[in-house]
Amino acid sequence: MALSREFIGLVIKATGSWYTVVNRETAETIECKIRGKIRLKDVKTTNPVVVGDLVNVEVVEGDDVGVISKIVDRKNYIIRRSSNLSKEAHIIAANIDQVFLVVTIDLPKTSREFVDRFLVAAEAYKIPTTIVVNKIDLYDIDARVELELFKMDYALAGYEVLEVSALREDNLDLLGSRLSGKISVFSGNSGVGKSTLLNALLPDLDLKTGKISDYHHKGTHTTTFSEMFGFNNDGYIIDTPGIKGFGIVDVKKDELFHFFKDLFKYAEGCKFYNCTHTHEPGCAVKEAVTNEKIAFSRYESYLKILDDEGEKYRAKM
Ligand SMILES: Nc1nc2c(ncn2[C@@H]2O[C@H](COP(=O)(O)OP(=O)(O)OP(=O)(O)O)[C@@H](O)[C@H]2O)c(=O)[nH]1
Ligand SMILES: [Mg+2]
Ligand SMILES: [Zn+2]
Repeated sequence: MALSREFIGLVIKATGSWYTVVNRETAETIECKIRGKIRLKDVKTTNPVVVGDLVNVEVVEGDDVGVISKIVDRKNYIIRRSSNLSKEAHIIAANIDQVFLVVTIDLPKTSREFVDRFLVAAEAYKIPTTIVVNKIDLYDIDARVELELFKMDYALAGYEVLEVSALREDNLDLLGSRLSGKISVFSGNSGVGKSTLLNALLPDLDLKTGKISDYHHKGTHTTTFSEMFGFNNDGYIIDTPGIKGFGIVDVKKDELFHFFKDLFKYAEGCKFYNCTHTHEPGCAVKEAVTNEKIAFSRYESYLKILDDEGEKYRAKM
């Protein structure tokens, strides 16, 4: 069986068994399978090939499907474990320029700890992240107060927060203006409106979204695989399935604070070079928390992650 051709392509859709790969030189799209032996060097993941990967595709003469034979080394990725205790990791997307972490203050409420865990994973690869608070059309007075606190806390932490409504199309021009020329991934809990936002940003798109009738506004995992779409011929956006738990992968306990931008900024003032920012005297991080230079909820997330018995980096200390 003669190989008729071979090319490096971009994975734009990954279902777990089939992968859609585009050859960016010819704009040809081809469905591919993976050759059995592809293994990543370092990480054990449930998904060997992910959206955003550049892969080598081999096509046998006469076939209309390809075989992925190799993954080009990734520039970065967002990786998580589905729970703190699970051993296997899952990569959300690879080779990305920026992340939009979509959250909701209410209906459903995204937890601060989830946000902070996600931000740690993005910081580990220095992937710029913008927090998008969606569904602002639904917020009552309590939720609006909470939103103001949220914005203050994350401004202190060094993150931009965009308030949007996919439904009312509030601030979508602003969000859209950030997408040009970049590969962007939308991630977050199920039901926060990632697919609805993409549909609003790209009117030709018709992604499946959750039913309004969902009484408790809990996510129902409507999107089941990741997919990348062109944005105005000038960028790509990736819709991803909603995620619940966020177990951190490959961050050592004693380095965790490096990935909290706000804690890291103050840590150089600590008395002890190996300060863990928990019990030590002369800790500049704790002092900054007391003086409200670091949001208490960020520090609380740091302590919770440190304390997490299941976290892998504990064993590495
Ligand atoms: N009121 C209001 N509802 C919204 C908004 N954005 C999304 N929704 C609704 O929220 C529900 C969930 O939206 P989806 O876009 O399916 O959420 P998702 O984040 O893609 O969820 P998964 O695919 O499960 O991860 C749907 O009923 C949407 O209509 C918004 O800005 N305002
Ligand atoms: Mg979705
Ligand atoms: Zn300290």
